[in-house]
Amino acid sequence: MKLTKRLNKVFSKKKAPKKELTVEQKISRRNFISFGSFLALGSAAYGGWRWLYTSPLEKKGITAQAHAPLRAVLNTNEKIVRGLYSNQNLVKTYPKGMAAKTVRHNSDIGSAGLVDVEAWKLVVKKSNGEMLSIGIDEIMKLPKTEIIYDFKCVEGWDQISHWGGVKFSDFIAHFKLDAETAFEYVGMETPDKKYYVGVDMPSAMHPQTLLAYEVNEKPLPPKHGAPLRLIIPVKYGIKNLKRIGSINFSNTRPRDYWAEQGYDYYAGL
Ligand SMILES: Nc1nc2c(c(=O)[nH]1)N[C@H]1C(S)=C(S)[C@@H](COP(=O)(O)O)O[C@H]1N2
Ligand SMILES: [Mo]
Repeated sequence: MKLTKRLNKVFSKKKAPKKELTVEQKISRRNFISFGSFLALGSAAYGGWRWLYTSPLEKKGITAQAHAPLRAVLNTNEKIVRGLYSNQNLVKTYPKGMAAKTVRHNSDIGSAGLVDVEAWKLVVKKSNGEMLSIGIDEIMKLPKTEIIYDFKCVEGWDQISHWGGVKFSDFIAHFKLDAETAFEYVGMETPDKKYYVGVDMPSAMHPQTLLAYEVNEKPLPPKHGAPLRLIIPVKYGIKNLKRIGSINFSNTRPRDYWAEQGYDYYAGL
């Protein structure tokens, strides 16, 4: 054969047309591929689960127990939450016009009924055993701070509300309680001790935490905790104790009404 002829033959050689797959073949091929990925993903997941399951149990505190990798995630979450509300991070605030004119009212355990504001005293238990007994006038003489923020209740409602009072950190400085801030927790109770909360020190000392005596620029009515309540924007409503009777400091968790009912002790937002 002549070269040209041979080349011609090579180049003109038609490929046999690729046989079209039938619809059924296409489906089964796709199924095969997805079944393959299912197997691959499935075994990776199983491997991951085995890894978790066989990892050692880690303890944190007395209650929380989780496999190490999960505990690591929980610890990271707590660090992120704590980090978010560390002293440089502020809860979002709103203009006055956005504050609710009618402020929602919730439960009144330990703060029901009227209170004799003149007779009322805030009792501060110092670590050296000393007790301070402070009247509302003394507290109202301290620099006033106001905050308008979204108050959130664990029951699922929230409302932008406007509070005024003294920053907890200003109160600490004024009454020379700096040494007490070395403790891990602040405990607060109503005068009758029926409602009580424990708060970690960083949240108590957060610049937006107030001992509040006003709502919408007027003295707190009894239903909102007259004469003094805690406003702690980094926490859910449950920690915002109304009608504070006493404050104490400790390195062990102070008793906490809702934590005793199974709610998260930290109750951070
Ligand atoms: N003394 C006392 N403080 C309390 C409570 C309570 O029952 N008693 N309830 C808490 C809860 S669950 C919420 S949501 C807020 C509600 O505050 P408010 O009634 O001013 O809206 O108060 C908190 N502080
Ligand atoms: Mo609440």
